[in-house]
This record gives sequence, C-alpha cells and structure tokens, in this order.
Amino acid sequence: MNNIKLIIGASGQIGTELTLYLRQIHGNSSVIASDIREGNIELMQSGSFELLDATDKNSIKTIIEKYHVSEVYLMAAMLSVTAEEHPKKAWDLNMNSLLHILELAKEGMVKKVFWPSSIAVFGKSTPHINTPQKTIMEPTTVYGISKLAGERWCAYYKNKYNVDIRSIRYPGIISWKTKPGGGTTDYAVEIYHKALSKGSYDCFLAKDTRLPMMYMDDAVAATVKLMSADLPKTYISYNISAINFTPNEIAKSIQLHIPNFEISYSPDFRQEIADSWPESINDSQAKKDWNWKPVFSLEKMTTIMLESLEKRNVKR
Ligand code: AKB
Repeated sequence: MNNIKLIIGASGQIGTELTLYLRQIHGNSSVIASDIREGNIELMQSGSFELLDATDKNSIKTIIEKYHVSEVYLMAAMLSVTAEEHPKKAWDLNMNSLLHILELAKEGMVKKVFWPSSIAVFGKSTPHINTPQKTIMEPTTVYGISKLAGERWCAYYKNKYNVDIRSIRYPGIISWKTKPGGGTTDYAVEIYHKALSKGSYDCFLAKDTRLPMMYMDDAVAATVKLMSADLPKTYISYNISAINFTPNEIAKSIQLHIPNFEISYSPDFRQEIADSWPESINDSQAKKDWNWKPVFSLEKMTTIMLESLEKRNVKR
C-alpha cells in the first residue's frame, strides 16, 4: 500500500506548492488535496481534490478512511492580519483543526503529521536579532497566540501519546504561483506584482522594518526534508532561516531589474505586528538535527519572481 498523503489547506499559498511538489516526487495518486475552496488549475487537474472544512472532524475522518491516508499536512490557518480582524474565528480554525488531527493521530488513523508554526510565536520581549530556538515567547497577536498554543499541544500529544508530529516556524514565504492572504509579510509578494503592473508600490510597513523571509522552494524543501528526517525524541517546532530584508532592500533588488520602480511608505496597523516579530532567526538546531540548508538569496529570488510573474502575462 502506498504511503498516501493528505494536504488540508491545499489551495493556499504554501499548500498549493507543497501539494504539487509532493505529487511530483510520490506520484499524483499518492497525494490528496483538500480545501474549503478549489485551487488553481494545476492543482485541480493533477490529482484528487476534496472540498473540506478543516474544523469538521467527521469529514476529515471520512477522507482519511476513503483514501487510506497515512500522512497529514495541516496547512489551513488564518494568518496574522485576518486573525486580528476575526479573533474568535481564527482561534476556532487554527486550534480546532489541529486538535482534530492530533486526536485522529492518537487514535492511530494517521501515522505522521506536519503542522506549520510561525515566527509569530515570538513577541516584543523576545530577542529580535538572531532569535534563539528556545527563548522568551509572549506573542501579542491572535495568530501568534494560536501558534504558540498549537506548539504546546503538539508537544503534549508527542510526549503523552507518542504522536509523530513535526513542525517548522515558517518566516514570511515569497512565491509567485499562489498569492498569500491575510499575512503581515504579504507585502513582500505584493511588491513584485505591483512593480510589474504599475511600476510603483505603496508599502504598508515602514522603510527599515526587517523581517525573516524565505523563497517558497526553500520552504517546501524544508518541509519535505523534515518529514523524512530521523529526529530527536522530543517535539521541537524548528526555527528555520534563509534571508531577512527591509522594504527598502527588496525595493532596491527590484530596481536592479526595473530601474524606474518607485516605493513609498504608508505604515498602518500591520506595522505594530511586524514590530513585535524577530528581524532574524537562529536556526542552528534545525541545521544540527536534520541538516537544514537554504538555497535562495534575495537577489536570486527577485530574479525568479519577476521573470515568472512576467511570463504569466503581468504587464510591465
Ligand atoms: C503572516 O505574515 O501572518 C505569516 C507568518 C509570518 O506566519 N506570513
């Protein structure tokens, strides 16, 4: 029997590319996509898709039974900005979906689970530069609180019931296939779209706001690598790091390709969220435990983003 994988939240930014990559490696029939809404054509046409509300435990169970799923990647979540607008809804989605999967894993319905955490678990009192794996964690956003609580639930199920649950604290993820939605780091994707369509961008964060970021291919590679690694017995939600930059620096990297590109700054409520997060991340634990290594620099990422978006007919 094949090792069947179920992606919950497969139509989202990371879910889309993770699903496509896993289908490439393991074959289309081994990777089931599911989401509350349909995804892009490539996702929908490359394998099975199920409409699924991640808060509905019975429906998750039905799909797991139908396809004999053994691994679940729970990518459905409400991100930092949307969660501030809908705190209760965000808590319900982010927590209940995780608890359902942990329970199903505890019951032996699935063997292995991936659940993404985020740099949002850190807060103002955390050291912001080279943020350690283990440090003060006092998140001030609903999203960050849900991710920190999620990490503790994962540790609990791992310790108490030996559930094989694996996690990464993703930084801001930059990609061109599917747009992100509702995140504070989304500006770093929007800026490429606007650079090509308008030649200018009004950024909702201030010029020198430095945040940890990563190109999608590195994030997907990290996820796949973590899932096949031989890990220490205790649960760790791993810090991973690739690049960090400010709006000013990403604008400069775009200007190397589009010299007339202009950026302006109108920081709004999202500035406070960004200010509470680290500027850079120490990922020595991930390097040591599963040999994590990023590939994409800011320059390389900018070249790929602009070329790929342009090919998709976004006019300059
Ligand atoms: C967000 O901005 O909310 C996310 C994240 C850093 O987890 N991209």
